[in-house]
Amino acid sequence: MNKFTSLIIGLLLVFMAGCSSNNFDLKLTTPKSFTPGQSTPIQLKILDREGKPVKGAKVSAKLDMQGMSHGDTSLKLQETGNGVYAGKANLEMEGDYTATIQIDYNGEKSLREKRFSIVYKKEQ
Ligand SMILES: [Cu+2]
Repeated sequence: MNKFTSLIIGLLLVFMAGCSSNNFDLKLTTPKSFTPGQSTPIQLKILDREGKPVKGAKVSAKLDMQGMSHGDTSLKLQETGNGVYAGKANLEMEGDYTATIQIDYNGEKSLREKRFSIVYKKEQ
């Protein structure tokens, strides 16, 4: 390994360490389809940077569609255990959503974004 390569790798390690500090690993789970007028379950799994479930956080989410307004789309997620937080969304239309997730953990707030897509449930 030459000097340049080891310098790059060194910088990369510093950058990665800086990035992962005070960060969460989020996994958003949403159904593939929904029925308008019925609430849609949304689940978020939060792990800390060591991969342990985050307990006792206050979690809320706001759902947005690009270039559209759908009124108040914020919801609270309740902790169900093991780092999982669940809530119900009232979606009006199918399409691509951006969930802005606010996590309040031990007084430290962080904002994160997750995207998902959903379609109307087809009649059987
Ligand atoms: Cu829309």
